[in-house]
Amino acid sequence: KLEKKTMQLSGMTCAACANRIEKGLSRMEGVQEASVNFALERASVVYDPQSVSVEDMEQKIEKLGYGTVSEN
Ligand code: 9UX
Repeated sequence: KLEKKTMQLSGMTCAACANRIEKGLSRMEGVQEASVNFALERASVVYDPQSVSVEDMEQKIEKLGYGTVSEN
């Protein structure tokens, strides 16, 4: 069953950063859809929790050079 999650981000300095994060998340196994709102500094993902965890996605964001603040 797919789940939806939003994550608060930090460290984006230009709009292309949002695209980098979207692409990075979208390419992950188990992520069906990812969108990032640059102005709101938020990422929304639709994902399969059997294949990928929120922690995995947060690690990916950090690897790309940005921060995340966990929330529910
Ligand atoms: Mo803009 Mo973001 O030149 O990683 S893409 S600062």
